[in-house]
Amino acid sequence: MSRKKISIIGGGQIGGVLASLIASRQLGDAVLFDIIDDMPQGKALDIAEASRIDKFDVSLKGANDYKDIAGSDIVIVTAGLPRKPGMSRDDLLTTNAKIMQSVAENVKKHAPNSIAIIISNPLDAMVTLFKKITGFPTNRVLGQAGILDSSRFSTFIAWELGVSVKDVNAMVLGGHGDTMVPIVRYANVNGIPAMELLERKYNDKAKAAEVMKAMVDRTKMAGGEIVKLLKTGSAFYSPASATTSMVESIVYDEKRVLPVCAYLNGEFGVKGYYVGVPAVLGANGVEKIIEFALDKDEKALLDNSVKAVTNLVTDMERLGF
Ligand code: A3D
Repeated sequence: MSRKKISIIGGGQIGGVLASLIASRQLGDAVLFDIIDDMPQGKALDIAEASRIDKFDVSLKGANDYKDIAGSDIVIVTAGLPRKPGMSRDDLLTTNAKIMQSVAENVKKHAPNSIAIIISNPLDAMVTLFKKITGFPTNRVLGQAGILDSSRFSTFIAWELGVSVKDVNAMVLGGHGDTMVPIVRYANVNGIPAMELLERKYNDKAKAAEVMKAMVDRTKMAGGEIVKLLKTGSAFYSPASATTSMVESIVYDEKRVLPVCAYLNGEFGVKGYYVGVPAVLGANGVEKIIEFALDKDEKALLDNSVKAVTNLVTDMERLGF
């Protein structure tokens, strides 16, 4: 199997960590592109010089010219401003839509057969815009958000229950904003419902529900919690890890079921929008959306989140994108 070519557009905080993870896991040859002169070259060289130590053997290249992404199998877009304290993801809309416009035009021109994973915020709108400009089929345009949001939820559950996070499964659906929907009913520890474990821990149903609600709320605001601490930007290690797991599933055709921002064509009652749902990721990108029954409350929360996504997309269209 020849090595895949993976290009990362935006060599900032997330882009740099992503390049390092992709190289150290030998997922493919990586190109790190940025508009800042020399910076991506510097990061690529720095990562390459760790190859003897971490024992990886792939090529790394920094680039300021889109010609260098030609022939990419996978393109990951992290280009765009991150949040500062007090900002919502949606506050980034105008600035990042302009950036996404130029990125999408260039990816369409130089890497027309690639599978594109978008990370830039506001995520759901940026994926929509990228798809609109490139005209790529929907299986080849997706966004990263749900894996990170689900990992945050799982982490809080593991800490609360004092168990290994490796055994916690929890899923977050919907848009990548404050309306996202952590699905409590299916959160579990090796198959055992997390709610049951909480009720046993506190021997009090009301207290268990209160603790779960606090974890759900923390998950929804987890990005902002980090922005507040970092002060100059947003989370970057965990978004890079989340994206790496998507790349891995595509490169190795693993067909993992991962929550991703995918185009819906009637699934979950949504048509024509990008929303976070579980999907099978394989060599062809999004190979299948995994639909399952939501109860009345979950459905109402998802509908509310979808509404936030459709409002955001409408705002973007009003701005002329
Ligand atoms: P940052 O470290 O600022 O990196 C962004 C990079 O994009 C910078 O190096 C810029 O030079 C570069 N850039 C700007 N304009 C262009 C352009 N036209 N073409 C190519 N590159 C350009 O930010 P970051 O890496 O921390 O975050 C990147 C994006 O990801 C932001 O929009 C964040 O809001 C978003 N983000 C998403 C998640 C999700 O889970 C979806 C999580 C965290 C951050």
